[in-house]
Amino acid sequence: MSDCLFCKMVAKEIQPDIVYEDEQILAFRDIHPKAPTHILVIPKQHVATLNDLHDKQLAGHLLQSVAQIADAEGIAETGYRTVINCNSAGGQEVYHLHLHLLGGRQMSWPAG
Ligand code: DGP
Repeated sequence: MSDCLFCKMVAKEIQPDIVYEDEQILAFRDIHPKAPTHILVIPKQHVATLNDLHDKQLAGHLLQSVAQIADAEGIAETGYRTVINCNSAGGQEVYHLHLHLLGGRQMSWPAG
């Protein structure tokens, strides 16, 4: 989508701090980190929200990639949190599906 911020990153029109990339996904550091490690993992194809994710292979790949990136970032053993905000009540601001990977500090519960 031409007006989608994250699609522009996939197209390299905007260049985020990329930590991982393959044919299906892109992972980059969040511009407003909420933890010492805060990475966004996105599908390269435009999927607006989790409600629109119907490709099971892609869903699995996104989740496995979060775990692999957490390992590469050195936070897999101590622990981390993965968040998907969906639609307005879920706190979603960018309507291109993204998995937040947060780590490097103790998380609290419940999330706000
Ligand atoms: P959400 O509220 O779940 O839609 O999270 C959107 C996230 O996207 C938020 O944590 C900040 C991040 N973000 C917004 N604009 C940019 C940007 O231009 N670059 C980067 N790296 N992250 C961005």
